[in-house]
Amino acid sequence: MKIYINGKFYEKENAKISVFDHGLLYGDGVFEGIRSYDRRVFKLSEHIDRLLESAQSIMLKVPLDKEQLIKAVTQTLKANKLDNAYIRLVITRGEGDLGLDPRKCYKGASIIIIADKIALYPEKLYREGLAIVTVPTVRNLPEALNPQIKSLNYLNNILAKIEATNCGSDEAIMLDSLGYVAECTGDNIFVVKNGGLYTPPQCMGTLRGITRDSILEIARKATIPAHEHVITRHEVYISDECFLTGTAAEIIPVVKVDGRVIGNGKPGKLTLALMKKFKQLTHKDGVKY
Ligand code: PXG
Repeated sequence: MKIYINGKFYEKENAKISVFDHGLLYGDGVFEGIRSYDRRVFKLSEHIDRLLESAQSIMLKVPLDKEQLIKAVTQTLKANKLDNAYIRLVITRGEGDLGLDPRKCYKGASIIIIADKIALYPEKLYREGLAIVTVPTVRNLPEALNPQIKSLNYLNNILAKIEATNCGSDEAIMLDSLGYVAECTGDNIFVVKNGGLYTPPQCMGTLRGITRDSILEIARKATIPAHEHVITRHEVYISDECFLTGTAAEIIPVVKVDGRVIGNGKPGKLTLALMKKFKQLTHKDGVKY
């Protein structure tokens, strides 16, 4: 495995950064999870745009521009001879001292790119669907740490994941501070009711997921009514179908929420159709390498 750090490639055992890096000391940095299919990087431009927006928001100066970042990603994929990959692009604040002042990180940001395989859930769960629960930890408030910033500080989501696994569940629904459904720990949520698709808007505690946007685009092209609308737990419980979207998980059906069986307890028809359409899209779109 060849790992990219600041323009050079290192073997896994030699791929190291300083213990004084503020990415480690404070979670001070940003990241993206990206996928490639058949030597094409899916929605790479969108991922880099979101990364640069996260960096802009936390005043992190990225030493490469968009074109250079795109090149660094495709170079890493080529160096690892991976046709299908999960790519983790991380930008840390860099090496500083033991105070949290980012101005002391004189050397500037570090760019790390890891390309590997990932299967988030076993194949069986894509066929049978997930059983998920709502957890007590609410999603970060946008006025505190906006969920649109994909920062290296993912404790909010990790706490929710721990709460879900503690009660034997595969995933967690996180609510926003008003009690509306926000998203899951690394995925967005959709419900289907009477043929229409609903997903929470990005304004409160919901990341504007790139897979989420792809599903909205696919639905609108197929004239399936698709709404970005606030959703309560009640609306999830009475939905006909439910599924999650994310780069790592792709599209995964949900068949049980907080003990309530969704629809007939099997992955829904529209969910399965969207999974198929999404797969087609991932194999035809993307930056070639
Ligand atoms: N919400 C959150 C909080 C996320 O972190 C998504 C939604 C989906 O967004 P995309 O753009 O990927 O459709 C994410 C995705 C994982 C993992 O292991 C996922 C993410 C980050 C880290 C790990 O599933 N981000």
